[in-house]
Amino acid sequence: MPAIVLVGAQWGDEGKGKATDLLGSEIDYVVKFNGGNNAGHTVVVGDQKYALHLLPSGILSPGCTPVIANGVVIDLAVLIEELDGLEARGVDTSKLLISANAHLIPPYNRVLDRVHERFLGKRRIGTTGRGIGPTYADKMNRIGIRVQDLYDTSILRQKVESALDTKNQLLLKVYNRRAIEVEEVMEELLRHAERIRPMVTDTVLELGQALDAGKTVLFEAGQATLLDVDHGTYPFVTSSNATSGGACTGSGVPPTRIERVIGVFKAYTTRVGEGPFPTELQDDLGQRLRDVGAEYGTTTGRPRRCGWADVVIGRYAQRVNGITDFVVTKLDVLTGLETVPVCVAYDVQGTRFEEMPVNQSDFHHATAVYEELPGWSEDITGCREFADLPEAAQRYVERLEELMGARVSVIGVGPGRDQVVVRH
Ligand code: 2SA
Ligand code: GDP
Ligand code: MG
Repeated sequence: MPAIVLVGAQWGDEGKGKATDLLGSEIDYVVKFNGGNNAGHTVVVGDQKYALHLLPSGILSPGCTPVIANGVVIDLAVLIEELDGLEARGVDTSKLLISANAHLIPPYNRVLDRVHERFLGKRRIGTTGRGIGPTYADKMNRIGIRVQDLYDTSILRQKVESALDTKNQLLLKVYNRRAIEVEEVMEELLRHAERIRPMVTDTVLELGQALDAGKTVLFEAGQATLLDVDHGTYPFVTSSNATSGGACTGSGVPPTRIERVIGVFKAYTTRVGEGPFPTELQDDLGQRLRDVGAEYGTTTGRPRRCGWADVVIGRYAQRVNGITDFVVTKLDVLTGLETVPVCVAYDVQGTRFEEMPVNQSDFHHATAVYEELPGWSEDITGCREFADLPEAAQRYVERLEELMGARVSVIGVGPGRDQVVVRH
């Protein structure tokens, strides 16, 4: 199995970190191809809990080479902090490779992300405030700063000066903030340049050669399908391609190499930030899911919005990503409910939609049409075989499979590394 892509099938926080970690021992390279430190992946190993932001979760598997590819945006100070934190806990981070073409998040973009959100007021996106959007905008505008620029300070200075020409106008005139000095930006960008120099490489060549040699490469998406800038609930999205196609552009590995696309689908739905969410529960049941599922942001600690599973979204994710199999996570969180509703279609002002409406206004007005499935009360956290699960839990998984159009290969029954049911 040469190249595998792992994507989130909903609005993020499906448990991609754990799913990647599970595959760890079979994988030679694990590649982060989009996003930056807006991502938060929690992996629980024994009694140790790791929160990863910029590093791919595969860094926790010895023998696996972690790669930050060209499609990622890097906040260097955060990267160094994460590396030091892992090293202090005995994790070997020495194999990390960083693309010379990845973009850096300069300090002015963190400021702009936050002041712009405040400026938008009620129209805000609910970003993580990490400078992600402005940095991808700079990339498209061709005024971005790349990792390789750190090693040619005269070019770096020119680029920073030219970017600040417009950024400072914005800060001063639109947002009424102080201007940012060139020196301040240069100092921050160059502070860790030497530390990362040995890791900086041509990751396109490295991954291409690894695949030629028969190695297995796993691409780990940050965020998720409905947060994808092209295929998500625009404008309430992140600024990168979090779908499987992004793995190709974000790493330089072509589509012909990809043989498997794993979609991670939480047994219910969560979302952080603003934007439409047809199955959202704003009552005690929503709070129950948040409490039992510990649904608080890994990066910002924000409470996540919670609701029932939505297979219209699951089916859409299957189509957009070419999902070959699903990992259904957090089935244990649904234990104890009498019935479990699953959204199978939308009602938009009297019209039934079986598939995702292409028009965002329709999606904003969509109300969920539910099918009620029987619940189960037995504790499932110790189950390791599909047959061990209560019949109603098995039926729930099989119904998701039928409705979403791909098989469920793994089921999460708890946060621990070993708390999974693998179906053969
Ligand atoms: P941004 O900062 O520009 O990427 O924000 C744009 C939208 O994307 C959403 N977004 C996320 N949604 C879920 N999880 C994310 N990562 C963290 C986590 C979130 C946290 O894993 O828990 O800690 O708050 C993530 N990153 C970005 C964001 O909410 C906006 O809707
Ligand atoms: P990611 O961004 O997709 O990697 O997901 P996050 O790490 O942000 O959020 C998923 C959370 O669910 C983490 O705290 C995981 O430890 C936890 N988790 C993953 N799988 C399961 C599961 O099957 N059951 C339970 N109860 N928790 C899980
Ligand atoms: Mg997350």
